[in-house]
Amino acid sequence: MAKPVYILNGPNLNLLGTREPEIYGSDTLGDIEARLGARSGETGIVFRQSNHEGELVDWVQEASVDAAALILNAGAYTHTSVALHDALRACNAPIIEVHLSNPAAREAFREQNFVAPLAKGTIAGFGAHGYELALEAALKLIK
Ligand code: CA2
Repeated sequence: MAKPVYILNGPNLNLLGTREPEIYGSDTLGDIEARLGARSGETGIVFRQSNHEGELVDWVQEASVDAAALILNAGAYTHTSVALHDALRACNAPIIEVHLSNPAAREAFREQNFVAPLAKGTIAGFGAHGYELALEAALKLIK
């Protein structure tokens, strides 16, 4: 059976749609999951969120075996996590990084990025639509 696209979301992204809509938009993570599920066709998606670094590491390791591609919004761990970097380095699935906001246009501490060097590409600054762009890129990569 064909492998699904994994979409993993990091810390605080469970709060989407409840606060800071001027930065992150008003869609909830559930809204995004529903849209991506509908657009993924036969490939299908596995969509998850965790506030815990180790759980994200476990899921990246799982995606390495079970995913056709990995779309990752690592949230703040993007800028801090060597553990996630190491897991991504060992990941066999192609990685697409996504961010709702554009970290490069924000605080200086967001300039450090442990994910981008391991990604095929990064989509940032287009809000929730960025996830659809990332899925389109993933589906093209794996077809
Ligand atoms: O823009 C993105 O997608 C980020 O990954 C979001 C992270 C931030 O640390 C990254 O630099 C860029 C923060 C996620 C926080 O999500 C919230 C959503 C709603 C309300 C409060 C936080």
